[in-house]
Amino acid sequence: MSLKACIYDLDGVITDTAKYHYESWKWVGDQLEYNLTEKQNQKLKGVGRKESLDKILKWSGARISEAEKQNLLHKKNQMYLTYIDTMTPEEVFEGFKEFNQKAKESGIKVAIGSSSRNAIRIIDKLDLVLDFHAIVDGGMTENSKPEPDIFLLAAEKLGCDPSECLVIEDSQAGLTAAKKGGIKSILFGTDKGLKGAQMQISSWLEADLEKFKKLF
Ligand code: B16
Ligand code: MG
Repeated sequence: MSLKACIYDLDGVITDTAKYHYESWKWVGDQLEYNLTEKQNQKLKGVGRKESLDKILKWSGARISEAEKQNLLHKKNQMYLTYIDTMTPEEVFEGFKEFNQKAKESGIKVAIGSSSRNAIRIIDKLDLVLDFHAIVDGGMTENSKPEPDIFLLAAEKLGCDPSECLVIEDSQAGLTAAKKGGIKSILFGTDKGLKGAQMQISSWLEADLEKFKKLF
C-alpha cells in the first residue's frame, strides 16, 4: 500500500479561525448569561456548528426553544462571517503552500475535509480555491466530525481508497473521524493528549513527505 492522497482539515491546519469562532461563541455565551472559557472553546474545534451550540447549552444549563436556537446559530454565523471577510492570503500557515505543491508534483491527490459550512468562503479569502483536487465541507454530508463521512466523501471524490489517504487534523473530533473511517492521520499543532494520530507535527515547516509515505 502507498500514500495516494492527503486530506487536509481547514480550521487549525491551513489557517487559524479558532480565534474568530471564540469571539462569536463568547457572544452566544453572553446571551445565555454564561462565560465561555478559551479551554471550552478548544473542545469545539472540528465540531459542527449546531453540535457546538448543543455543547454550550449543556455546559451552561440554559434551556431555550428550537426557534431561539436557530436565531442564535444565525447570529453567531453572521458575526463569524464579519471576521472571515477580513481574512487575507497572508493568514495561510507558513509552509503549507510549498508542502501542498510538492505533494501534487509527486502525484499525490489533495483535498480539503472541513466541518465548516463556510469552508469555501474561507478558502476563497485565502486565495486557495484552485489548489485542491476536491473540497468537502460540513454542508455536504449528513454527519459531521467525529463521524467519518466528510473524509470518506473526500476520498471518494479523489478516487482513492480510505486506506491510501492521510488526514491532517488539529482536533480530537477530526482524529476520531479519520480513525472511524480507516484513515491514517497526522496531528497538526502542539496540543498534547489528543489520541488516534500516527504522527504529530507542530507546523508545516516540519512536514516531510518522505516520512509521511513511510506510514504506509
Ligand atoms: P461553521 P474544521 C470546524 O472546521 C471548526 O474547527 C469548528 O470550530 C467549527 O464549529 C466547525 O468547523 C463549523 O464551522 O460554523 O463555519 O460551519 O476544523 O473541520 O475545518
Ligand atoms: Mg480543525
